[in-house]
Amino acid sequence: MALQEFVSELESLCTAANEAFSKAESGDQLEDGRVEFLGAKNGRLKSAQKLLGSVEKSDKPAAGQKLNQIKKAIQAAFEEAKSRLVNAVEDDLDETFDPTLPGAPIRMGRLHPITQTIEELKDIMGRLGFSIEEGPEIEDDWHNFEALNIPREHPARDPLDNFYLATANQNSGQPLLLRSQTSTVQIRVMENTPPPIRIISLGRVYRPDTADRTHYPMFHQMEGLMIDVDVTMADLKTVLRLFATNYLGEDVRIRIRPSFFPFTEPSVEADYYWNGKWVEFGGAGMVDPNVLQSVGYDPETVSGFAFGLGVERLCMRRHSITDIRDLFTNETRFLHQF
Ligand code: FA5
Repeated sequence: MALQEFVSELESLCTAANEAFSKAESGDQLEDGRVEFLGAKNGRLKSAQKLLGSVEKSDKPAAGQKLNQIKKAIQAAFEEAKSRLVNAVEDDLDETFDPTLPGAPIRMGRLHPITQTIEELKDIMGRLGFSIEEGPEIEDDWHNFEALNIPREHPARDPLDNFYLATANQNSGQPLLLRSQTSTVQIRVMENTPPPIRIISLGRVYRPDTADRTHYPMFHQMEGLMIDVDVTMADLKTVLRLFATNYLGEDVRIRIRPSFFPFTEPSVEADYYWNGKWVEFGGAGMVDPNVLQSVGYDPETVSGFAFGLGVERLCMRRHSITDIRDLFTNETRFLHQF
C-alpha cells in the first residue's frame, strides 16, 4: 500500500471518530463510539493498524509516525467528549441538588399489630407455664365438630355458618372446612399426648360473619387447654384473670358469666368493660367428659379447662381500636401507629 493511501485512510478515520464523539449525547452513545473506533479487538483504529504491514518498507517509519499521531488525536477527541458529558451531568445536578435540604426519612416496616399481639400473648402464657401448639387451618368434620361433642344435627355445622370446601378428605371421605375455631387443636393435642397438658394455640379461624365494628370473617383465636388431676373451675378463673390483667392492665374490669358450648360443662363467657359497655372476648369452660372420652382419656381420673379468646378483641381493647376492620384494611397511616 502506498504511504499516501495509508495516510488518507487514517485521516478519514480520524474525521469519522471526531464526528461520532462530538455528536455523542449520552454515556451510552459515547461508549458505542469508543468501541467502534478504539475497541481493542475489532476497533477501526486496530484494523487501520493492521494495514501498516502492507506499507512499503521505506515508508514504514513515516506511516508509523502518522498512525501514532492519529491514535493520539482520536483518543484526545474521546477524552474531550467524555469531559463534556460529565460536566453536563454536573451542571444538571447543580441546578436541582440542594445539599442543605434534610434527607427524606426512610420508612421502616414493622410487625402488624395482630402479630405483635400474638407474640405478647405467647409471652404472657409462656410465663404461666403454657407451651405452644399448632394445627391446620383446613380441618375435617371430626376435629371441628364431632370430637368436640357437636352432633350431626347441631346448628353450628350449618353451611351458612361455615366455609366448607368443595372437596372432601380423600381418605376418610369427611367434609373439609376452614376451621371455625381453634378448639380443633385441643383435640389434635389430646389425641397425640397423654395428660398432663398445658398448651395454647394461636391462629386464624374463619366464619361467614358480616363484618362490623367487632366482627370480621377471618380473625384469630388463642386456644388454651389444661388437663391434669383435680383441675377445677377456680384454676380456669385464676388463669383467665391473671392473663387479662397481664395483657390489659391491673385496672381492667372483666366478668365471667354462664354460657353454653357443647364441648365444655360448665361453660362461661368472658367480657371486658370498655367505653360504658361489656364486650365479649372469649369463651371457656371445663372440658366435657364426652370430649375427654372421645380422645381416649379417662374422665374419672383427669379433668381440665379450655378457653378460646378473640385475639383482635384483645388487641382492640389494649390499643383503643374501636373498629376491627381497621386491622385489615392495610392503611399504612393506621399501621404505623403500632
Ligand atoms: C368459640 O369459638 C369457642 N371455641 C371458645 C371456647 C374454647 C369455649 C374452649 C370453650 C372452650 P366463640 O364463638 O364465642 O367461641 O368465639 C370466641 C371469641 O372469638 C369471641 O368471644 C370473640 O372474642 C371472638 N370472635 C368470635 N367471632 C368473631 C368475629 N367474627 N370476628 C372477631 N372476633 C370474633
